[in-house]
Amino acid sequence: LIVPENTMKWKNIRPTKTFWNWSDMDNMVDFAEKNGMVIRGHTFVWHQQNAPYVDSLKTKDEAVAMLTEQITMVMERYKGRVFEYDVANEVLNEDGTLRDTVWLRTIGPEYIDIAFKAARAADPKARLVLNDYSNEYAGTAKGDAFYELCKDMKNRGIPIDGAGLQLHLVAEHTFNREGLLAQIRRFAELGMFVTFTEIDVRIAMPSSPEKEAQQTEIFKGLMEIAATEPNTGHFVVWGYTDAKSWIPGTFPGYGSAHLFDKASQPKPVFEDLKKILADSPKRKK
Ligand code: 9MR
Repeated sequence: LIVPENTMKWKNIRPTKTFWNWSDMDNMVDFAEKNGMVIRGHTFVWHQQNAPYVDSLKTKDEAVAMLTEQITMVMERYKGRVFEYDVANEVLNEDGTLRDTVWLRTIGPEYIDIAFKAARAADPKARLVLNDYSNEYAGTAKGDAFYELCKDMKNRGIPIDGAGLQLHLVAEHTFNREGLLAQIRRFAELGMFVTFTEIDVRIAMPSSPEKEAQQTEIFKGLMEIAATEPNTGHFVVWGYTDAKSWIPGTFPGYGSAHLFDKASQPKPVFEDLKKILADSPKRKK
């Protein structure tokens, strides 16, 4: 499975209102198909990496038209070839309120419904996901608000299929397995699946054997859950190697967040994950 890290984001795929840069995404989809991989699309609604003409949208009508056109153009082009999309990304603040973005300011809270409806219409078979970070644990302000938002959409018949848990975790923070399981299971009750969309486990540098052990336990805990919970199964990492990582630039002082080291060699945890996968009850079916 591959995800376009930046290629499908607004400013890259449509840098000006009238110029669509299809070639990069077309190449990626071709590459995936040639290599027996599937593609997750990422992302339409976001507050970052938009084109300037998006950030300066003013009226509700033009914002709805722009968002609908974006979703329709991309999803119709890759119909049947991209199996799942992060239709909207990071719409919540830490306290669970809606983030102040161009979409909220111009359209109002219903921009989320509008995006998901446009996505369903454009490619009825694609799985539609709401994606966020720090939303993985039941019993936290953001985790609960994220669940309530999805539940409310479901109850109102808005076409949402899955919850995206980015899982940008920190090795030194306690891994709340029970909170994560509770979150996943209540999505199952809503008839929704959960995708682990952007896993990494960063370490405060310098690293130590103790910190590495904590990181290993978190990666393993996530894989055990992905390998067993019926409504999960996709374990997507946000970059695989410390040699090319978004972490140090965004979280100064942190690093070593990925499964492969700076020499792009697998860390010991990689073998642990392969064992968990090999033993997965889902795999033996
Ligand atoms: O990995 C992406 C990095 O190359 C970009 O510079 C950055 C811009 O904000 O976005 C990164 O990916 C983000 C993803 O799209 C959404 N969740 C958080 C990711 C890390 O910032």
